[in-house]
Amino acid sequence: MGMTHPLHPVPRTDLPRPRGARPLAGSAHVWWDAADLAQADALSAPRPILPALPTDRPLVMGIVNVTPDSFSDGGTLGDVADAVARARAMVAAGADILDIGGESTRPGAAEVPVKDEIARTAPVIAAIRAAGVSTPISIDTRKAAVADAALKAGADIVNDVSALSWDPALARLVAEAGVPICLMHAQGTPQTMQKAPHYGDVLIEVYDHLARRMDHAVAQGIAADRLISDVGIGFGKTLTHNLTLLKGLALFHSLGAPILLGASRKRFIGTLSGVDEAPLRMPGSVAVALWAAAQGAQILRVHDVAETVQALALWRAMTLETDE
Ligand code: 9MG
Repeated sequence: MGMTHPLHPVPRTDLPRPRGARPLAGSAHVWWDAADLAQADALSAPRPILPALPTDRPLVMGIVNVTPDSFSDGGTLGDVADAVARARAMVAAGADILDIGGESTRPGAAEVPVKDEIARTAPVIAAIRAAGVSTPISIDTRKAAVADAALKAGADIVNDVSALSWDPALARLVAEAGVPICLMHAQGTPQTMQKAPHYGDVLIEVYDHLARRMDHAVAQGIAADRLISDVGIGFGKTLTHNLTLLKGLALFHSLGAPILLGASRKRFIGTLSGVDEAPLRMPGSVAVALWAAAQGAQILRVHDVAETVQALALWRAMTLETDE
């Protein structure tokens, strides 16, 4: 996957647009100068994810963690009701996708046994569907059995932070289900990733890694147009690595897949803003979401849905070309 000579488009949102400006990956808001006409069509065409989801604006993916708190191991009736209420609030606030996860991927987090992860996630997905919510759902898991239970309960997308490197059975499941899958870059696992992340050129190494994982997915029978790419902010990256990836994010359009970005409340936002408590990192998270939108990213994975949706509504109004 990926273009033989990746083209790094310079994303632009300024108006008016010059004649010949092309939409970046179908966006109504972000355009680019098509310097290389051979690659221009591939870089400009929309990248549909699911028929229900628009392709001409950034989508907001709301994070619904169903990891246990200090009182419960997750999966109780109260936990399910609480997760459904959080999901419904996110949909009311404008979430396009709900990302349900039962295993923390924070640095140092321990692995969760498959049966516990299924017990935390599948009942929540089933309950969201039973409540009449039709918003597309992604299951955040590295494991085939968890993804299988989630898809049977009503999920539509798989979000795999290991990019199909954790569970060899996941690729076949996704291929047979024909669902989209997000392949995220990580150096190491959540247990090890922040020990001493190291790269020669982080932009090129992450790009090459994602291109290889996409080739692997296709070799396992997953259709190329079912793939979503993700640079994996915070997964085996220092502050400088994260910033380099954010500055160069538009390069990843050359992989030929929609870009998902998850930066919400992550440590680098606290480091740069001097704010320690994760929920107080909301304004910085919104700033990064707007930056990613201006790079043409298609999916923004966030905790603060209402705030991000409001910021994007203003950004869209100011970047949409109108006739007047
Ligand atoms: C589960 N999870 C936590 N952070 C993430 C990120 O940045 N991207 C994706 N795809 N999933 C994430």
